[in-house]
Amino acid sequence: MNKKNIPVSYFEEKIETMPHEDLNILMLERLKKTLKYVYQNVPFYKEKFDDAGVNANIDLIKNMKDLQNFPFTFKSDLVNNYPFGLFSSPLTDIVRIHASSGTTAKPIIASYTKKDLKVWADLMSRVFYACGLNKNDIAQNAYGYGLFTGGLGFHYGAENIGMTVVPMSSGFTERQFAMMKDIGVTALFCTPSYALFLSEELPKYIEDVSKLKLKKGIFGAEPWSNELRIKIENLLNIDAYDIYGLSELIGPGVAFECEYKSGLHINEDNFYPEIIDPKTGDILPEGELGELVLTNLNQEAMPLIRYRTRDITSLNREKCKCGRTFARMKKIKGRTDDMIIIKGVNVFPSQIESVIFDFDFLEPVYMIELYTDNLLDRINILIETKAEIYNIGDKKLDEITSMLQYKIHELIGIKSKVTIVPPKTLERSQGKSKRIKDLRKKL
Ligand code: DLL
Repeated sequence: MNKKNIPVSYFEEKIETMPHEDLNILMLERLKKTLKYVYQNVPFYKEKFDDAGVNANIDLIKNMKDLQNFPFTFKSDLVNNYPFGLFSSPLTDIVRIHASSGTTAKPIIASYTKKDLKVWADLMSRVFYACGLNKNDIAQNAYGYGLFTGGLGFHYGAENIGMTVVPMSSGFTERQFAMMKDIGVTALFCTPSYALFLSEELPKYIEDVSKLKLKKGIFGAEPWSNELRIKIENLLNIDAYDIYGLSELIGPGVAFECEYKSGLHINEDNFYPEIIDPKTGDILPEGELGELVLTNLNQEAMPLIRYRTRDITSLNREKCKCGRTFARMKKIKGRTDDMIIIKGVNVFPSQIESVIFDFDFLEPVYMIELYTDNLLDRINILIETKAEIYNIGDKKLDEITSMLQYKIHELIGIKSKVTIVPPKTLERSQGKSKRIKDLRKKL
């Protein structure tokens, strides 16, 4: 039992609560095995390790920190070796392929052997137990089914523990609410922006949220602030949990929150995390914010070594109150490629979100436009107010604009323009949301 009198439940207690010393031994054993495996099976890694002169070092590795002598793997390596160049297993052993569209012309391929699918389902089962879901729950899975890893990743993990799954995907709002109500759905799985969209639409379809049996939501696949969490929790009357993952490594299930919500537990027996300075590649001291680098420790089809995720976070290796010993990462602050640099200051959309979502008279949506004025880069933040405020008149809107400009300036350290737009005019997302529009003149 924890202090909230909730029985703590683990899917794989021995591993999830393993003393650090034993966990390190397990990780080290898996690391050496993986390094040898990719060296023998992937010409790309053979060449990379040979070039860096590190192959002979594999047997000499004494602790996980020695991994820092090995070269990084970048997203561009996956693109350049598309589609099968980084596979370690023969195609005949691959039983599933997913893909993420990403921002490049070629998609990123994720592949799985039978064993990988079993591991993935077990990792997702850990996630569900950690937030108090079990075989008695009915889950509405509104992540996209198909090439995206969200749909099937959640689906098989939930079935693995005997949960009842409603495989909805996103869209068809009326049907989403009909299923929730008629079937007595207790858990919702989707992106935070879709959860927000559903919470805004709810009053059109359900007379009162208490008519639903929803109690938990597991939201991820994009950065979201704690302010957004509170908003969704209040509107849907649920307890909301964050989950992190990426297709390249496996999909959802790399890291997850427990009931203490004090960072996301990284499934370290499967993914070894490092935090580096994205500019120099140097490892940063524990607790410092930097780019997350992950290494697969237990993957057959396509293990990646020191993969540069471009996600910004920090690590904490202290044991959590829930008893789990895995390292925890802070909620992702943003991606290095979503980071806006204005007048030399680094700004993440999640910082601006944390200001906006604090005010109930604002609609919880925004768009950040980057534009050029007198050869300088500037920010314009488009925000909606609730209809009743918008209709009061220009004087009130001017006051709100000045107040928001001040608050945002105070938080991020640079002046930005705020533009109030009519309610319900900004796009609502049903998948991953896009928060930045770049209108800058390219010189
Ligand atoms: O988004 C896998 C996933 C599905 C995770 C469902 C959670 C839930 P990709 O499409 O490959 O995979 O996108 C991976 O999404 O590098 C992060 O930038 C971002 N991301 C994923 N989860 C979170 C999160 C899936 N909880 C990329 N917070 C990652 C912030 C997240 N960003």
